Amino acid sequence: MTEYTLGKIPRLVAEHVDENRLWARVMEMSKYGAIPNDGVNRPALSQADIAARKTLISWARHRKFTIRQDEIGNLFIRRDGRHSNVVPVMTGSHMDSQPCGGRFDGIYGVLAGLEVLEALEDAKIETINPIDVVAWTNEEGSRFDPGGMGSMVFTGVAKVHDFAHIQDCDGKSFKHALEETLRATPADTERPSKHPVKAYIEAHIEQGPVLENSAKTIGAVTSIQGSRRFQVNISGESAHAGTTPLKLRRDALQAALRCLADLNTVMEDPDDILRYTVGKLIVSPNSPNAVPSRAEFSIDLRHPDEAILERLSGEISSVCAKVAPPCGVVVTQTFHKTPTSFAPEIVSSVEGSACALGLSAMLLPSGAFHDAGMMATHCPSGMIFIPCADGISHNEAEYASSADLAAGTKVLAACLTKLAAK
Ligand code: HGY
Ligand code: MN
Ligand code: MN
Repeated sequence: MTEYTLGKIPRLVAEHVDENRLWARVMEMSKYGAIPNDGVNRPALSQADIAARKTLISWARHRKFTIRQDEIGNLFIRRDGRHSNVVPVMTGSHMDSQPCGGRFDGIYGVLAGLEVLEALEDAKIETINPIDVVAWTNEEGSRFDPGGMGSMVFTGVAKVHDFAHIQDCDGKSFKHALEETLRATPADTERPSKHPVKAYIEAHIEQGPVLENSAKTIGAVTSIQGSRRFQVNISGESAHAGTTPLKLRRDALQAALRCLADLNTVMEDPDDILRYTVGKLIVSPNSPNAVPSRAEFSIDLRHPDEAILERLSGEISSVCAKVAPPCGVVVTQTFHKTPTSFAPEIVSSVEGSACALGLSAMLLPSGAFHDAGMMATHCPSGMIFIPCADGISHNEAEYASSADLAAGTKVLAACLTKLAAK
C-alpha cells in the first residue's frame, strides 16, 4: 500500500462519528416496510419508501441542510462548504430494498453519509466544497425493472421518460409512482439536473463472505463485475387441460422449461465465476386446468469479463429461438453495465484512511451492482465495504454490527473531509 497520511481535521471528524446515533437511525428506517424476522420490504416509490424519504428529510432539516430532488426523485442533502459555486463531493446509496430484503443493504450508505454531515457539524469543521448525500431512486429494480434508474439518469446514461411506461406486477407505471412520490416528499422544488461532481464514495455492506472470512473490517473496493439483465417473454395458446392432446398444444410453460434446461447447460462454469440467475417466472393464466398461454422469466447475468458476457448474451437469444417453437419468444436486454474499475486515488484513500484509523482493511472486488458503478463513469469514485454476517444479503437475516457500521462511517468521514477540505 502506498504511503498515506491522514491529517488532523479528517481524523477529528472521524472521531465525531456517533455510533449510537447511526445505529438508532438504521433501526428507525428498518420500520418502513418491516417484515417478519428482521426483514424489510421497501419497494422503490412505495408508501414505505416515501415514509423513509420523509424521515430522512426531517433529520436533514433539523440540521438545516439543503434538500433537493431531481426529476427522477434522487434525493440530495447538502451541507454547504465555504464556496457554494464549487463542485460538491458526493456520497450516498439507495433506500429501496428487495422484497425479502435486510435492514442494511443500501440504507446504510445513505445514513452513513448523513452521519458524516452530523459529525462535521459536531466537530464544527468548515469544508471548502459542499458535501452532498444522495438517496438514489430505484437501485434494486425489483418493483420496476431495471435497477440503477436514479444513477443512470443522474449520469446521463438514461432519461426519465425511458422508464415512464415500465409497470410493476400490479400494473402501476413507474411514471405514476414517481409523480406520487415527488408530490408526497416535501423537498425543495429545485431539481438539479446532472452536474459535475468532484468525487463520489459509497459505503455499503459487502453482501458476501470475504471480509468476514478474512477477519477484516474495511473493504477498499477496486471494481464491480459487469452486469446484464434480460426479460424473456414466451407466447403460446391457452387450452383445456383435459381435452387438448399434447401434440396440439402451444404450451408456454413447457417452452420456458425447454429454454431454461438448455440455458443451464450454456451457463455452466466449472470455475464458478459466472453468476447466472433466473429470479422471476410468471405464468398465465396460472390456472391448474388451463394450458399456459404465456411464460415470462428474468435473467440476471454477471461476470468480470465483458467479452464473456457479450458471448453469453448472444447465446440466450439463439437458445430460446431454437427450442421455444411452436411458441413465440421475445428476448429483451433491459440492463447492461460494463465492468467498473474504481479510481486508484479513491481506492487508496479508503485503504489508507482505514489503516490510519487503526482498522484492518483489504482490497476486494464487488460481486454486487451499485450506483457507484454508474458514478464511476461520471467522476472519480469508490466504495467502502463492511462485513455482513455469513455474507448473507437480499435476505431478512442480513446483519451488520453497530461497531462495523461505525467503522465504515469513520473511514467515509475521513475520506470525504480530506476530499472536501482541500
Ligand atoms: O443486484 C445487485 O447487485 C444489487 O444488490 N442491487
Ligand atoms: Mn445495495
Ligand atoms: Mn441490493
